Amino acid sequence: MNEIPHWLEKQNDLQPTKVAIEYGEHQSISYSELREESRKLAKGLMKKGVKSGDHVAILSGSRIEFPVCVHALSYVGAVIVCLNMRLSPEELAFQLTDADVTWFIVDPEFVEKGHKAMQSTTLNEDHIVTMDRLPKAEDSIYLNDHLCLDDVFTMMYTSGTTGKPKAVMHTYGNHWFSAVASALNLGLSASDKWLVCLPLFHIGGFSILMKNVIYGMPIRMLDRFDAKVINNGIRHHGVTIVSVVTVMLQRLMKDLQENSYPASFRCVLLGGGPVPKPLLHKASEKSIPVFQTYGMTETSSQIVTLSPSEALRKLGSAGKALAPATLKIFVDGRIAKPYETGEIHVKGPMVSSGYYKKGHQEAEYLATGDAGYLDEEGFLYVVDRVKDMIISGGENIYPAEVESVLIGIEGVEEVAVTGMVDDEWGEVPAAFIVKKEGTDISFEKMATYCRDHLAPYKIPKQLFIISQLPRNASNKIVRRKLFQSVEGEQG
Ligand code: S0N
Ligand code: AMP
Ligand code: MG
Ligand code: MG
Repeated sequence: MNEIPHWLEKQNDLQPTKVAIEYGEHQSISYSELREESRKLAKGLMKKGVKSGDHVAILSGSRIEFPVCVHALSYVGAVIVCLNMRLSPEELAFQLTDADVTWFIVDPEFVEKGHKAMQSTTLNEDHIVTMDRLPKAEDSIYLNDHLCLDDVFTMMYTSGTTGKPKAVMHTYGNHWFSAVASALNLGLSASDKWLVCLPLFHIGGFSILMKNVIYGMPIRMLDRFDAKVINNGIRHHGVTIVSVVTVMLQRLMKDLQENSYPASFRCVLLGGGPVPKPLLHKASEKSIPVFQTYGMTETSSQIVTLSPSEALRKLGSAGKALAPATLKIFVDGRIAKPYETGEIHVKGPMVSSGYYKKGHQEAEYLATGDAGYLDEEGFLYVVDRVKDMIISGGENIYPAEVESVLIGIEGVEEVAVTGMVDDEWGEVPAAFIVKKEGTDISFEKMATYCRDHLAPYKIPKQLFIISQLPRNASNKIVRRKLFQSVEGEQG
């Protein structure tokens, strides 16, 4: 069996008194305390009936109980299903059911939403645990002291082109290799401290919890995104690395104004979506050490990252594949030439072996659905997406998912959704509706209907009523021609 010692047991052995997590105003928890809390919770959960292999959902913001639950569940051997706190009860219910969740851990802030979601599942009151009343026990109960690298540890939802989200499964090995590969690229020093302002329910934020216990590197956790608080942490609290999406970097730079970051602050890891080149230039003028990275839920976070030494020379590039990974660009089934754009394919031990209940990923390389090219030195430039996905502020939106809701509005004959450029969020969804004769559909009517079914960031920000949708020869809607057809109709 492919096992390693439990990573928190290891840190407790190596550096028990070292601070593991800083959180709240001035609070912190050491590795031995994190271990104690996690083990007590693991035992409390087991006494309640949670078993190895059970699927346990977590619906939570970034509070200290989140990592404690994560490690507790690894001691039990349960699988964590990470839920996005911005989803609607209906969207959450789908994931709870699809993932065969039998236990549900909920942040007190989302108790009402959690209960609403639970109503349309087979879960009941006995299966819900709120984070302000976590069961703790000190009985002598066996807990995992090793982790099997092939066991599934987490599941995170990402959407398919057909509209319904699918759960990406990550093994302990995926997380382990992701963390090690990142350290081989960015380096690791004894004075490193990684600031966590990405949500923990997506892989970008979650992966920092893994680095925390795999490296024995302290992290500073913030409960919400506040540019002022983050800049203060970077400037005055010894933070050396932070992971962000584009809108976050824009907000940080706006708040920073004429101030600067200390020389010890060595990395802004920027990923999760397209990066405007002017932002990179502005950051470089202000000597902000931005490293663009490319990765996704399926690759357990980073898989291609620009190395510190190339950050300036290759501005705009996402870099090269990390040490244990390989990257190829395919066009019509052959490998693309330099500067020829094609679909990005990746391979490596951090790549998920598949989606829950959707069969094993058989292909040697994962087809990412993203388009890019390599320059003559093999540096990756991500240019577009092959898949129909919209990325708004680092959150994915699938047109098909929004369309399947909009079609339920009374008076809608046909509907299509596509992305629209937005200064703040990068891209936001826009809806194109063909009405049934004699009906009236306003933006307000659409938005009100959507609020009951969709996460707020998925609600279209503009509505265009058109007489027909653009279609191709095989009668499929051509989403990238939607704006053109509005112009056509307006004359
Ligand atoms: C940017 C964030 C923080 C914005 O949220 P904020 O400011 O907290 O908003 P709220 O106060 O909750 O709401 C205010 C209004 O804003 C709307 N809103 C919120 N978010 C969005 C959004 N994304 N798009 C559009 N609108 C949004 C609210 O609805 C509300 O509206 P009103 O007032 O009308 O009610 C937040 O969006 C955020 O946290 N975004 C990042 C999410 C994320 O983690 N994305 C990355 C996912 N991908 C990965 O993890 C893979 C890549 C990866 O691993 C990675 C990524 C980055 C860096 C490194 C890595 C790595 O590889 O390690
Ligand atoms: P997710 O699906 O939430 O895991 O987010 C991953 C997606 O974000 C990728 O499939 C890309 O479409 C996009 N993405 C990630 N990194 C970059 C990057 N450096 N440049 C452009 N798009 C990116
Ligand atoms: Mg995805
Ligand atoms: Mg969001």
